[in-house]
Amino acid sequence: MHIQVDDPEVAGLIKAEESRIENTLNLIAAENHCPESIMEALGSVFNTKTIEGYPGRRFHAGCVHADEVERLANERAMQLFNAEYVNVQPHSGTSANLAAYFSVLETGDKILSMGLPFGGHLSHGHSASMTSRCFDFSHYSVDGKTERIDYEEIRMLAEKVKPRMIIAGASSYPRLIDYGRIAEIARDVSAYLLADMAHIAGLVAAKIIPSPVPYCDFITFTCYKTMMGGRGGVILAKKKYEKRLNSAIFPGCQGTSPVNVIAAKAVIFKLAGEERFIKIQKNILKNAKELAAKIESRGYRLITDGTDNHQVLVDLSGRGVDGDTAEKALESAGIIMNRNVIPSDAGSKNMLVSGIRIGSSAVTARGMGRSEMARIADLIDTVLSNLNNEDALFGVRKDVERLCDEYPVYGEEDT
Ligand code: DSN
Repeated sequence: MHIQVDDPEVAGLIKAEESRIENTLNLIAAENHCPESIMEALGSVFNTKTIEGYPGRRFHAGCVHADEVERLANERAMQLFNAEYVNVQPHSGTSANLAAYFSVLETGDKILSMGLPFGGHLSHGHSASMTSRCFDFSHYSVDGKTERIDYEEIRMLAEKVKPRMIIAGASSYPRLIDYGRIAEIARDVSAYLLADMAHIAGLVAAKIIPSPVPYCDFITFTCYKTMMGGRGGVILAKKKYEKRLNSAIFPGCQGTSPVNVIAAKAVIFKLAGEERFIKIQKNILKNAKELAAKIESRGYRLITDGTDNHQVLVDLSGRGVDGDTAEKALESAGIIMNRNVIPSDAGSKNMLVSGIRIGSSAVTARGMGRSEMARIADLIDTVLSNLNNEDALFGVRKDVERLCDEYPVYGEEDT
């Protein structure tokens, strides 16, 4: 590999990262192992090309193949999600959201979205995000008992606030969203409806959970979570927003968009129509349910008591351990997941959060199934019950390595 000659230091880090990925259990709900064809597209000569504008209407010469690959990505995405419009140029989910906001809203306009502690995303108007300085956000929460979306609360807030846009969608919410119900509310208050399906796009593409596409003006997502592709964002929308969205992305929010990343998007939109992808997505759902059941059976409280998607959110507040400590202890044993704010953390001044978020996508992509989920639940429980027991943590580390050896990420077959 040329990089070993040009930059042995970075080459060494890439090797080390390959080894980390192979030898740890990736339970980060916002990650996945992508097929090697995605890596090839990302590392391809399309990286050279500078594009501005859209296929057939570019500001630089030499775009013949770039045009073709962007058109291919567009056609495939529209077919996969049954959408009237697509833009594959957003650098990320946050870029996609920003462009969608700016396509129809003015600075200072009101947006109603899910608050961060209840599952919402930073780009849905969190105070630390620029989005909160551009628009006037109000937030809905979840029902105090069920921890599920309270649609009556959304209606009440929508009627009170009169937002110009409502956002349905979350980055840490383990249940399905009734887009039809939120669409009704949006219609009643004359608000645009945006669904952020970044986490669940792969499950939607496989048509195993409901799609927001028929109900929403705008749908944004990223390609690297359940979708199993490379980095980057996408916007789907009704055709009537085409002109406004195109100019909101370029030149509104972005300059040139990386054609190698657009090529990777084209590849995953093809693979997502194939049986193999659909089977993996079905297994992601089954594995999340199994993980949830097994973790719960070991005495842990789950947010909403379970899951309908790829995420399991665990409330550690009754276990005498915070999410930060749990994340670090689990990492030391080779189990990678993230601490997560949960509804009971709302309003707390404590910097330590009370939850952990567990995702089933990446372990499913490497071929693990039901019995491995039970083993993983056991390993998590052993770590969380033995935080200061070096021998127990070392034992888990060894078990994790054995499990990883049985299911290589990049074995003979790619994932
Ligand atoms: N949205 C962030 C998450 O869910 O972790 C990153 O993709």
